[in-house]
Amino acid sequence: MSYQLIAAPLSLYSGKARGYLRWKNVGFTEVLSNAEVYKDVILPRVGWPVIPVLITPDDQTVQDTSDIIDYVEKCEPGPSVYPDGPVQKLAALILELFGDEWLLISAMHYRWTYNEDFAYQEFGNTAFPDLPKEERYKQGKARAERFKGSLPFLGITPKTAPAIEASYEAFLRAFDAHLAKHDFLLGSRPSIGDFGLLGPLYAHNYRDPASGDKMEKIAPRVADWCRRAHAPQHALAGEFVADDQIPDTLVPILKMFAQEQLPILKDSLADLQKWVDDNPDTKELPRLTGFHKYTIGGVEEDRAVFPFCLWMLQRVLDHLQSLTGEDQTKAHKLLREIGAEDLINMKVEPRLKRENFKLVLA
Ligand SMILES: N[C@@H](CCC(=O)N[C@@H](CS)C(=O)NCC(=O)O)C(=O)O
Repeated sequence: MSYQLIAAPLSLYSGKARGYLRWKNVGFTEVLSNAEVYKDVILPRVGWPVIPVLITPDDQTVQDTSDIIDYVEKCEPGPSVYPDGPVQKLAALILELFGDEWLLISAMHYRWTYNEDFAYQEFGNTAFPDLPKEERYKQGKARAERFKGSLPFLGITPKTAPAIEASYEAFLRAFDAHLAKHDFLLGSRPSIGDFGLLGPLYAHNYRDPASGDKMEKIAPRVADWCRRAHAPQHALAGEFVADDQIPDTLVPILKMFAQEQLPILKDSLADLQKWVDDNPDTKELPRLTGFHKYTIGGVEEDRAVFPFCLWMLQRVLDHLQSLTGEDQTKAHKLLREIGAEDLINMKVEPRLKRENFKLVLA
């Protein structure tokens, strides 16, 4: 048996896993996550409704794209999406976090503001592919409510919408300028950072029609990168830039992480610590630990605090804290240059881990 990826074309994190597996040249079959597959496979194996899910050749279940990628990196041969260079690896992990948990905001905003009908149809096409078109739309609309309903929790409201768009457009322009010089974030080989960005940029912001038009207009090289990262013509190909260098054109994007996402991560950490104090006997974390105010483009809004982003942050910090000597000096220099020096002394405490596909205190 080869790998099976339970996934769907419309799903953000499915694009991340699919693009990675293709580049890694791993034999896999994609199984559409229709309603029956959720009931018969995903729920019994994972315990909650989520995609993508990887079933390995020896029938293990892996969920969460970071765990999927790490599992395959460990088991399969060939070049890695993790650079050997410690500074490049740091940048790649930061950009995975930035794609997974920050660009998610623009992806959700654009899908549900400009592509709503398309998305309803896609939800129906996924869940009930055999029903007539109108019935698929109706069913899709009912199933999509939960996703559309998450917008205010992500801080997406009429008040923040213009700032979310301005921030996303600035990101697109910066990434487009970078891609004028490099095929991927760190050279001619995609890294874990590319696949982190591919999640929000492919399924939502490239594939949703109105968003795709916008991307082609503002940042045609990003649209081209989406095609190359999602469906590589040459698996396992390419090299990272020599000497552990960070391309100059990547610095503006890393600065966006520091300015926009890092304050949210700091608040989330404080909130985790408060939650632990308030719930001394609970090991499993809820999806949300509370609410806080975040700022985008100078506009302040309430949003929920999702402790999951701290598990992603812990991946970055574990790598950072493993560095010594000259590697550490170079990594700290990059963090100061991008305005993320707060990461240097940050610790996710208490530590988090994933157990039975849930986030728990380690
Ligand atoms: N961090 C996870 C997120 C997976 C995820 O959120 N998938 C979405 C679809 S793209 C989903 O199924 N969400 C259901 C939910 O969050 O309740 C990953 O990287 O796999």
